[in-house]
Amino acid sequence: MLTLALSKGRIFEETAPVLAKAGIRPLEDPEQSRKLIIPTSNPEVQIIIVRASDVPTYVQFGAADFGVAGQDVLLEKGSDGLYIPIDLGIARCRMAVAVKNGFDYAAAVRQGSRLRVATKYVNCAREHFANKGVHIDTIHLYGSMELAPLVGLADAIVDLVSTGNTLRANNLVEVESITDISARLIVNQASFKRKRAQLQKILSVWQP
Ligand code: PRT
Ligand code: MG
Repeated sequence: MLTLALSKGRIFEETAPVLAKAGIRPLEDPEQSRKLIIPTSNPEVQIIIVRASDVPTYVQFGAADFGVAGQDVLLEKGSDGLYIPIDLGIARCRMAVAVKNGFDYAAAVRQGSRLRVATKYVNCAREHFANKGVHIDTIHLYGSMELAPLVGLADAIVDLVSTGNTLRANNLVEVESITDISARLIVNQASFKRKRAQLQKILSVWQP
């Protein structure tokens, strides 16, 4: 049996067509079902539904043999013990710095003032600003980062942007792009050795 860890929402939706290429069809829709273990049309493959940021944990510990995780999650949490053979090129976005429209970001950086940065990506934010020589205080949030500059919780946010609609709707502007993001296939290193043939069959159709 192979266990694949996926998160609901865009990762599941964008992985499903890729899985179909390997002849694997989930037998239930995680948006409809409350089940966390979903069998597939291949009796040798089951899908477990976990939080996006928990996918690497399940794969690292071998509770899942493989999974699909955003590069943002891997950059933030590290990828120790994971084998990352494929960039699936799905769930694309970028990690960026955004501020409230009218906030003079360039001046704040130039003056060396300490920026308050709200983000779910505390490690990525620290590294980005350290490389620029900018001092920041990070405020760790779990969601709705866009709100923070609007209510005076932070000067800037580090968040994911795809269409830019969320920033626009909240009167924020992107001032720096940090890195392009897409989803990666991640494989447990022990599984890759022990279940190589089974995994290769699936991975080979996923090679871009
Ligand atoms: O929701 P939960 O807390 O469980 O986890 P999650 O929010 O990390 O999961 P999910 O399903 O929302 O995202 C899973 C993965 O999709 C992320 O880890 C990214 O790798 C990838 N991805 C791609 C995105 C986006 N695009 C994206 N636009 N993840 C989030 N967003 C959010 C962004 O945070 C912002 O709030 O969408 C909003 C911006 O979108 P635009 O189109 O308005 O710019
Ligand atoms: Mg989300």
